[in-house]
Amino acid sequence: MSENCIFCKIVAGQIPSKKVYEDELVYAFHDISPQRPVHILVIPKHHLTSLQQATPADEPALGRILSVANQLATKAGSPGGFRVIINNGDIGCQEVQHLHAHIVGGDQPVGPIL
Ligand code: DGP
Repeated sequence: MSENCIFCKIVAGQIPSKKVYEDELVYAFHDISPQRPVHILVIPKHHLTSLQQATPADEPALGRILSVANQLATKAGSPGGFRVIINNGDIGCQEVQHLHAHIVGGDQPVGPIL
């Protein structure tokens, strides 16, 4: 756990969240400010700032984030597909400094991401 990290505090239960999934590696919860009808964040339970700091030791949690995405999106109401977005660093417009994958969907396609 990293001191003063809000997502570490969510994992620890020190800050409330609307949890949708948890296992030994990852924790998933609704985004506080949803941008689409389905907007879930999936995070590693251990502190990892971003993909800029990722090492092979992080691969189990990073793989789990991707492998649970479809079940989370489908259960949340986006069975026809979804996007996975991971913002990294200043150029990537990352706001919270604990890696998180945005799982977004639930309505009609809105076009290319870029
Ligand atoms: P990013 O720009 O990729 O770092 O996105 C950060 C996201 O985190 C943003 O969509 C809002 C969300 N968020 C920030 N603080 C909290 C919080 O305390 N609880 C929840 N559920 N989401 C949060």
